[in-house]
Amino acid sequence: MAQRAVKKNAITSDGIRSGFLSHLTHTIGRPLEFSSMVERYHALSHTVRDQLMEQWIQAVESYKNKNVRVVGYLSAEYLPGPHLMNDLQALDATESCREALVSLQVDLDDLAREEPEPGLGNGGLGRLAACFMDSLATLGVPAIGYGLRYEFGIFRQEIRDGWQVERTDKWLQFGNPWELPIMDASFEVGFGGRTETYTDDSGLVRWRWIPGRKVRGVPHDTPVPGYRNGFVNRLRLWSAEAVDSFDLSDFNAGDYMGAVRQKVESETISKILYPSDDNDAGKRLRLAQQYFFTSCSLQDMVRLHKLQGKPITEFHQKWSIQLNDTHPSIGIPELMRILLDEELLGWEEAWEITQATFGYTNHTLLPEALERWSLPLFAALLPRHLEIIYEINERFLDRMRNRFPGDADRIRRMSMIGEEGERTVRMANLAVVGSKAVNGVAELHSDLLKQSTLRDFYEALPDRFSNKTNGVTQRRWMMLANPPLSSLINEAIGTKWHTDLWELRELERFVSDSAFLERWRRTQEATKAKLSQYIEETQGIKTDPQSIFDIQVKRIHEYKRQHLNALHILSLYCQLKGNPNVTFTPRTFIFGGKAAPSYVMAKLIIKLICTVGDLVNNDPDVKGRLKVVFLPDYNVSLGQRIYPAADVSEQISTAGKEASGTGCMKFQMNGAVTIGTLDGANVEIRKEVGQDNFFLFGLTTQDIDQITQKGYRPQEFYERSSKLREVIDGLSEGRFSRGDREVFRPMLDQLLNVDPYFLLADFDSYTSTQAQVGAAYADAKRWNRMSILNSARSGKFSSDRTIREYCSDIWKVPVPSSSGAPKNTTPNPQTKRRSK
Ligand code: 26W
Repeated sequence: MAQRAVKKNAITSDGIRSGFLSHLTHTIGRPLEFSSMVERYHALSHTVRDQLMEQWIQAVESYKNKNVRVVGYLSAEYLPGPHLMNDLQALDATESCREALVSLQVDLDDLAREEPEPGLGNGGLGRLAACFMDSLATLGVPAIGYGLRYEFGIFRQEIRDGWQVERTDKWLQFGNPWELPIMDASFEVGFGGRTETYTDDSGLVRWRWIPGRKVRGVPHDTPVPGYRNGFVNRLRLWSAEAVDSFDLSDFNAGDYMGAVRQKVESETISKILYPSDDNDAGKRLRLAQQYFFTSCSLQDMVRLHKLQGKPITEFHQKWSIQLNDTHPSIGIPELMRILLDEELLGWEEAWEITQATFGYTNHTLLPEALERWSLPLFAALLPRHLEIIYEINERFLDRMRNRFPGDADRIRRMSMIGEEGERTVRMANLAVVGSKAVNGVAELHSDLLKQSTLRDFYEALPDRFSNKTNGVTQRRWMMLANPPLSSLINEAIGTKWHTDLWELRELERFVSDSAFLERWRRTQEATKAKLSQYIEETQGIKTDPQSIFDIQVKRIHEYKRQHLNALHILSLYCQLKGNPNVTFTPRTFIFGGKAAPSYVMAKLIIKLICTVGDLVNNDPDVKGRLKVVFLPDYNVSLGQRIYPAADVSEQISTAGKEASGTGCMKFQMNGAVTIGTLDGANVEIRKEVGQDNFFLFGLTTQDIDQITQKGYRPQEFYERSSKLREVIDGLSEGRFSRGDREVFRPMLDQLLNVDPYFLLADFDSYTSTQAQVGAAYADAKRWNRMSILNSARSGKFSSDRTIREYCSDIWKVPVPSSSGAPKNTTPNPQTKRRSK
């Protein structure tokens, strides 16, 4: 790996000061005294970016000349978060930068606040891609993250009278200093049209696609620095432009709209991110987006491959391409098209290369999230690809018919073409058949994939399946987000954990060191006070840092059960109203998360949370012992404020629904204690921290299967639980909503009659476990011990560990070894531990 000796602290404050002043003059064209905050932010960003350019160019050279395999990560979403402070930290230049600016009476934090967040993703999947890019660079693995440069990212969320309102995210209005448009690497991408056959000069029948229209893809590269290793990878995001941006003949004919029609239509492709999370919109533009960036990316990898003078037949030896869910899985027939129609390879050879190149990661079991494209739509937009999919499908099903003779149902289930109702193209089936490796993102999820969603494929192709439990980067989610705790940890155990999170185990030596416990508690409390201040400044709500900060931040979805959390709060409220003098550990419930604009029930959940907040925050009987806050516009930057300030991490999804979850890991490593179900990564967090340091509740996947078999009657749970009845009745009588009996009717009806996510069944278990949380928190010594142990045992959940597993098991690229899991933790059956 290109581990070049980096001149320690090469970046001096003098260097930064002169770079900053020169960019103000030469790039921005303003003297310091007349420059605005956003202009100063741009000047500094260019200065920091300059520091990365050298290493960026070297990194490319390293891919080029050394015979290293490169990872191509294809993702329709990336949530990198703000770059400035992260890149300064990676360059170990934060303090010298702060110093340089202070000498000019400029505050670094003021400038950092000017950075618009690139919200090019919805939630977990997009943020995971960003954590992976950080770990790939820090491990020195050559990689390119390919995606879409949406002009408008995820909407900005405002809350009006308790209701979500979406605002356009104009993140590019002042330009983006962190990206460089790459002029000589743009590609044309075709759409529509027709296909035809022709006989080539060796008499072979060949296919040709004549697209109906073409769009140009222009790459914009953003540097992704490794942590203090002098290594820089890139994020290459494609934006769509017209091949011919202005039609002079139309203009001369006075048809001004005609003159720019192609431009407008083309640019629409990378105009905006689809804000749906876990729900397939199935829209034509979305398929066009997916094909556009995937085709540009594959054409780019083939170009880079040829630049090396290597034969196309060795493409799979040079590139390992990972499909971040099925969104880029059109890449499989696209690589086949390139190898067959442009490189003129034979089918078998092309197929072998294609399969050996791709890996596919599944991120959800929700049936409504699995992409199935209407066949007529697919045929109209991508006629050549449909032909290739038919061929792939036929050849595969032939093999399956031999393997499972007479099992027509299995063949029908495994087909890439869905025949029931409207004919569809099943992208998950294509992704599995076209990849050498398929993985889930947590042990339970990977098992459920094998037992249900992809069962037929697991039975036919067991060796392809593996698990790669998610992880998050401690560089952003601890060091950048929580400097006070990070420096306390540095002091106690050194800094090796920055690039090897297993080292946090060393913290266990301090669990009975009362001085350290006290410092740990005071550090957490100071961080809570900071969030408290932010909440008061932005929401005008007073919160008590001494109270339990109980936090649930994630996309709003019924399976994540934010409304179960709200029902529990109402039951606490009823308790307090019923007996104001009850001993009660004060609690502050903090929520954050966006609802997909078309997801009505999710928006009603936000309204419920805000309504409960209005009620309890202003009820004198509660005397401030209960506070509820919904923080608007939850994103990476807000996450960096919230994760370090939590005592309790809410991970309460219905068992079997949350593929993994990654917020749970960010809370844990910052010392929060989880209340959760046996779902997704919660199972592994509980295994790592020990059952005494985790508040478990609720039905397991097995329980739910049994109840479902027997037939689930939520009404019974309502009748059986007085607490639940009090809350449900209160809601339906409008007692908690200023007498409005109708606003939550749809939710109550659904809960009492269907309750697809078993809220009523888990209510009593949840509320009683929450009571245990309150009791545990009252014992500060015990709580601090639990908090330290949660952080100390979070080593597994670094994205460095996850990326190491992808590199060794799927991508076959060498990575530097880590100290690995301490001997007494639960070994990950998937990966063979590396000896020291
Ligand atoms: C087609 C619309 C659509 C858009 C996004 C469907 C599905 C998605 C994503 C797969 C949803 C997502 O973000 N899934 C989350 O992925 C995380 C990273 O692996 C997991 O930790 C979460 O459990 C999972 O919900």
